[in-house]
Amino acid sequence: MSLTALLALSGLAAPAVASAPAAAAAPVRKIILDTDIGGDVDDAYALALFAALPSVKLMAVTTAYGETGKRVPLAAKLLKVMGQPGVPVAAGRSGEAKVGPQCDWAAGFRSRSMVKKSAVELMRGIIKANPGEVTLVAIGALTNVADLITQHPEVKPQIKGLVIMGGAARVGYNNQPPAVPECNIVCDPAAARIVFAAGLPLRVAALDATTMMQLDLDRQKRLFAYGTPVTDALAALTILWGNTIPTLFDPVAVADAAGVSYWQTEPLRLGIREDAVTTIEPGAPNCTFLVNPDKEGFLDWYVEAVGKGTAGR
Ligand SMILES: [Ca+2]
Repeated sequence: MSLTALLALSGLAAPAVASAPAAAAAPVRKIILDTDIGGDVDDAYALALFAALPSVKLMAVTTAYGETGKRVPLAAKLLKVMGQPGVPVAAGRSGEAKVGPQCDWAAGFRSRSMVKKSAVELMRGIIKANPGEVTLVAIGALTNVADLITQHPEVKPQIKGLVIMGGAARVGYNNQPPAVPECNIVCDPAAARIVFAAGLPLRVAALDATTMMQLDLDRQKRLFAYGTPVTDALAALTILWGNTIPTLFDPVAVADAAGVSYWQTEPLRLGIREDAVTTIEPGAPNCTFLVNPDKEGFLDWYVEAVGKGTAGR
């Protein structure tokens, strides 16, 4: 007889057993991640975060922008490393832009999670099967999200919410005014306009809450010293990416969708100008905008959460 069973028979409960019902009762957040993984390295850091969020169920990963098909094996292999090999991965509408060298890490990788259906059809099917329960987190160009709500407007009321990394309201990449065209908006401004005008419950992690999230070398060493399969993968992908200091733009959006909050929010009405600059406009708010981030707190939380494989708080 196990110790747990003995304790149960005796009327005593081990702490792990006693805490189990509370953990089980926590609401599970269902998320679909739409990503341009294979470009900047922060998408890999964002996907890896799902291995550290026990209250989140990652329903699917869809790939956006350029060579979307080559991004699929990269996401699928990282999911396997994360111990989530069954999460389906589908490619979105493809374009000309090339992927970066991170995709070499997954060249030739195949798994049954790499599904044939399109990103839009995968998203649509999951949302319809879980009406009102699925949050989309979009951390690349907004092509797939715009395609989904344009081609299947009937699913819009069934989407619980949308969290994006994109735009810049008051600062540029140097965290100083003025706002500049942000990459995810520049990659598909037409899609961004559709999404911002869609009336979805929208939360925006723009440069204003992300561009300062630089994972310095000391924190990289702390993260990679955990030596887990996930942190080893991130170390390899960071080297293949080819730069020194990743900026964790995209993990901010994932953390926010998971209910983690190292920032404040304000209601804003945002628009997209012809030159892809995000503008603050008068009128009723169309999004919840992340502001005043606690940089040090978030980066330390990220390192511990992903390193330990648990949300850590
Ligand atoms: Ca991205």
